[in-house]
Amino acid sequence: MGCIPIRRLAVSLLLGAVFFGCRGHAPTQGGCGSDKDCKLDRVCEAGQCLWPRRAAYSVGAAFPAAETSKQVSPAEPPAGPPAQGMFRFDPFHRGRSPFLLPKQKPEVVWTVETLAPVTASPTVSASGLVLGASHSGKVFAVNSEGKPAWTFITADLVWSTPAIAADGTVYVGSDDDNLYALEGKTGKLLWKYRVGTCQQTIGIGPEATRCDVDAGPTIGPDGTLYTGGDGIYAIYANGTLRWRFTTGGHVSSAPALAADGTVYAGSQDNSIYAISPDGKRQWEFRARDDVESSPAIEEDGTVYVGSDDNRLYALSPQGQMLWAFTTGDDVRASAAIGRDGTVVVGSYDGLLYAIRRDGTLLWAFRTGDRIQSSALIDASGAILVGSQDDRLYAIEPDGKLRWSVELGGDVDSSPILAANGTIYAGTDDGKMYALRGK
Ligand SMILES: [Ca+2]
Ligand SMILES: [Ca+2]
Ligand SMILES: [Ca+2]
Repeated sequence: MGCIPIRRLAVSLLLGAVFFGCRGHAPTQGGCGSDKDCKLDRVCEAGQCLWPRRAAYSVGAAFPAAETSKQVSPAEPPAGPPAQGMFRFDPFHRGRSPFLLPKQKPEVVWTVETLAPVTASPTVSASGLVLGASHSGKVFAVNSEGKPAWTFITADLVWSTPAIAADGTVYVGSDDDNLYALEGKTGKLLWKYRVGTCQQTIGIGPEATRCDVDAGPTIGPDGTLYTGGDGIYAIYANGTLRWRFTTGGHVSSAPALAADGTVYAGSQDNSIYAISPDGKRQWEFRARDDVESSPAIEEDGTVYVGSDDNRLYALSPQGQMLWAFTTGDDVRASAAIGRDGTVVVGSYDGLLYAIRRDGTLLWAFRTGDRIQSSALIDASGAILVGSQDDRLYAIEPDGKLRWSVELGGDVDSSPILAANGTIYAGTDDGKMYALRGK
């Protein structure tokens, strides 16, 4: 694949992401002369092994609407959610930022104190508001200088990353078992949807946590929200249920959405599920332990997902295992997928791994403690990731350290990067940090 297919490109533009262009995807990796050179059911297209394309997304206006965005001039931002408005930045969860990380070690320019761990990842709205959430139950918006805009309090811990829709509405889940829709400018409650029918909604214990809304949510191109609880949920933007998919365990991580509308999600029942746009099971892949990592989907449809069985799996869109890469401990972070196809993921063994498309190790970078944070890949291929050694690391594309900054606690949230190079990250010391550097 020399270039991203135009349909995908249109989708990228619709989502407000940058033009990824024709860089990356070296023809040597997965290169082919004919279909026979490709593993499994893949076909050879322009020298690259690709999964056969399935029918375009057929529910609602969704992806077909993206075709119209081809007429939008690149100078005018297309209507769509902000570029980093949800966990892993878009429904594919590739973790790619269109911006550049600072070359030099950044300084902390402000913090927001929430008095409880911040494991939710920050997001940035189209108007520049920075959103965060914490185990205090608080969801908050501050401006780019850290001045409070609004606060909304839920009844229990918030792990969920606030997601921002094209119209500015903010969606966030809580351990009080509700998915909330808040007005983006004011934080005013628009609606809430209770996920599941758990007898006990707050506190600790199996019944209290089974219906927690920790996952994402992920916003589809048609505005549908995908989240988890005691199963996998698709909820319309007006707060009514589109479908619910039953799993054998709690779903704690954000579902990912492929270009054809397939929903991928992991569960604490050890499985990864592929679900069609109408909520029907396509397939189920069994790992050997809980799946708490949120799936990431490459341009060719390959799904990368980690498990507490210490492995990162590469699965085909048909649910076949392409490879499994074994680390020394749980893989709870979500994989980031570089523009050249390199997969970057951290493990509880403290290492950040860069893995080639074929499942072989490119390099590993050692941090001082477990990695829960999902890595960001900047426009040049440099990587940003947090560790439970309380540091935030910037790593060069070749695996060498660029800089690291010590913060006040475990950095389990997934840091994000604003257009001006400001980094936002949450930590277990109760703070959200803004860092700036040159
Ligand atoms: Ca709960
Ligand atoms: Ca394990
Ligand atoms: Ca620590």
